[in-house]
Amino acid sequence: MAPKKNDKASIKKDIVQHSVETLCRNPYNLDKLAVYQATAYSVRDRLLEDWNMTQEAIHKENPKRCYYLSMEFLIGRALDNALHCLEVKDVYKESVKDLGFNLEDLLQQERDAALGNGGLGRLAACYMDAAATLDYPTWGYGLRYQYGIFKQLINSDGYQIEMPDYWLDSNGNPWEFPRNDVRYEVQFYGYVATKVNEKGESRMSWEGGDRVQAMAYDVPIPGFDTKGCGNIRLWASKSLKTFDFASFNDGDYDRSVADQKNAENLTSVLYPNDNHLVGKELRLKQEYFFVSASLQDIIHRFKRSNCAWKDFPDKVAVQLNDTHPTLAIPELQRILVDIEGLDWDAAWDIVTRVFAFTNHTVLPEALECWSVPMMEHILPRHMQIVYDINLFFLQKVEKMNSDRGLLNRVSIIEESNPQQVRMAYLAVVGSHTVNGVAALHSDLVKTELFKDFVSYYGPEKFINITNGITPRRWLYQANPDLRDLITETLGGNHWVTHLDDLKGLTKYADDADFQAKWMNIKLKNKVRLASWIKANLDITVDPRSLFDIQVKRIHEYKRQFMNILGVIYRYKNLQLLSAEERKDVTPRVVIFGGKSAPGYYVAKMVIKLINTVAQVVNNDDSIDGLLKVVYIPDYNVSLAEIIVPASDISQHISTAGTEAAGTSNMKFVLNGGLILGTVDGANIEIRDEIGEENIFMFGTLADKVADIRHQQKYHGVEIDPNLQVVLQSIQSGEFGGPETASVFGPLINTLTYGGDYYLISADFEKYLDAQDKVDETYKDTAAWAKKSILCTAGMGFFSSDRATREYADKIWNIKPVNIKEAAV
Ligand code: NBY
Repeated sequence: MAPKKNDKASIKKDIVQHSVETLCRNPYNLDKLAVYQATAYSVRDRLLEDWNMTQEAIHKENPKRCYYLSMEFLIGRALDNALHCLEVKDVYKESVKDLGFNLEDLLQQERDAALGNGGLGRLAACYMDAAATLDYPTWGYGLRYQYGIFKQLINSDGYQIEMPDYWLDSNGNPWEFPRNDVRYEVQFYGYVATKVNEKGESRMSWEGGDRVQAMAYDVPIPGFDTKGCGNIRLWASKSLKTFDFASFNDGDYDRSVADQKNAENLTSVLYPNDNHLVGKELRLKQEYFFVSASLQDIIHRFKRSNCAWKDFPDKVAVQLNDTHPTLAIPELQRILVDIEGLDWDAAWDIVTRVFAFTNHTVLPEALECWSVPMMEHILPRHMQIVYDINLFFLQKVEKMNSDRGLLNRVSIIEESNPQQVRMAYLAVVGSHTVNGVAALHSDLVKTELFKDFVSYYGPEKFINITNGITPRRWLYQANPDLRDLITETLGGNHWVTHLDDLKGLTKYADDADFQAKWMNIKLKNKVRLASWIKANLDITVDPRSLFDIQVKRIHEYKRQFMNILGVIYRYKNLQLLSAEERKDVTPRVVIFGGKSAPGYYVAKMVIKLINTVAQVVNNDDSIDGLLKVVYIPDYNVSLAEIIVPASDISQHISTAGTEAAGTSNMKFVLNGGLILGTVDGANIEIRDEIGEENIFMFGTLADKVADIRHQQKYHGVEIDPNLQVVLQSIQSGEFGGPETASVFGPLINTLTYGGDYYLISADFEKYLDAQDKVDETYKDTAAWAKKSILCTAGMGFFSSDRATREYADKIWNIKPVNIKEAAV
């Protein structure tokens, strides 16, 4: 087949042809949605050429490959990204213009692929982008949820309402290839029997139960400045039984299709909880379905290469993105022992050389545990294998140290009622390497979370790989004006794949002309966000105000509550100022966005409080528009692409020691936004890279948090006097009247009677001081511009290219594939 041509005439022809032949539309009567789709199909054809060439190159070279197992991939939109990667955006713009359309309008037609909750899922997407860009033989594996993270509405009372996100609407998804021929069976329930094989050996065998089918859908992931194209293979559940004829003939039509529906429900919806576990049976089944299908596929490919099992770890690396795919460990052991006939130790040696595990949290409520009876019921053979893994592990630990307490502490089985399987411990025992996602976090992993495992295995098994973000989506694509300025200043776009080049901006930090251009771009991005806010929320904000942004999942540990309490404090102060004093005030727009887990009561109250305060503040003419509060509903990847470039300040203010890394902090700073943050997660390394004079940091340090909690527990919480005033104003009904005030009672109680676990009161004064510093600094535009430039200049380290290379070198032991050579 002749390769696709990228001249305007060919592109137009392709778009029209897809309108007619793929979409069955009259080419003289097309709407934006149809043209978006036809355009997407034409771009996908071009991607496909690269996809095929890449897979061919990998197949020929047959190198060691890495598989990134993640229950979540928060990809966002694909079209704009693909146009940039294929370097055809301009010619496409012209082509669709000739057809009577505006490309930017068409891009808005695409639904986000929102198959993730937050940072963990977005990180997986950034790593797939980097792996494709760097030509690594790496595939992602995930689930093809029919419903991604719910759509968030804010009702007129200011509460979050959840709506289903049926993203695979009837129009079809141009960004996936159904692989009708790639299907595997997945078993659940049943019982374990002993069977004697042909050699007369007795083996355990998992019998009976239910079976469903997994079918593959491939999502191409374009690389930048390469002919390489990566892949994420997503599994959808299908029924093995198409139809129950007996029921049908009995006239029981519902029942005749019930099996089919049940099987397909398995991958229907993404669980919407982040950093909190809900131990639902359906979720456990999703996890096993995912690892079973993925491993069958990996093994199928391995077997085609005619290698022996002992070579498996030299050909395959599997990264577990958090504990969600940890069942892959007992599953591979089961396949090797029960089906392939290896002895236990040989199998276990293979398993532990294949897997590596990334931990993303130290919060106890987020650590996955599954009840033993549930696991026994759904996965009877796996439960036995987990017991055996644990037994052999504890025997080894005991040889070194027979302390009973230690054995209890490191046991994979928690002796509670009912017993629980500690998935993180299973992941540690079954992996060769465990990594945290920022320096402080990896330290806490070693010294607290897995302390006892460090003393058994030694420290080398536990490493840090600080998170990274893709500069393609998060600067090149989302901030075109800044991209062009940087490219012009650095003399080319080498920086897009070598982000350390940004250091070259340092020498312009004091240059008045450059500062003016830089700040002008920021202003333009703020105007873009202000128009979005006006058009969608009918709130007027002045782009010359300081834009102060906190967008992320709503969680107590992330302290959006502290932010809005600070806003109330600011509002009350403004009310007291004279007209003269107000002249000196920096006007602010405080922007919030983020979803709460549907069952997270306190987080939902925080959303309600923010919206209630916004309602009062935005309608109070007496403060001369010096403060506006905006809640952007349904925060997602596409909105982030508009929000991130528009920030002057963004807040990353988690209680020290709670936010593993954070990745949006990196996105904001990359776009020249300053940070107001705590000494937590990756904020610390950002400070080290950009210089402490370019970041506003405050708050209790991680190693002091436990002491303060202890104090508060035994002596009660001493509420900060400024905070006291703020709380009183809420309680007195200043926001929403006395009835609404009572709604906030339980929220306020988390501070007072609840022991203020997240140290809002303890940090409040320092938070307000830091905010004052922000206001003061912003008044000096040149000083601010300099900081902003130095922020971007210092962000080279946080590219997902660097992070992915570290995984490849330190954990996976894989090398890039030579795609260009294979192409000839
Ligand atoms: O992972 C986040 C961390 O909070 C953040 O600090 C870090 O930067 C990021 C990437 O390393 N964790 C996160 O997003 N976690 C989840 O979304 C999540 C989702 C599901 C479940 C647990 C956590 N679950 O148990 O189902």
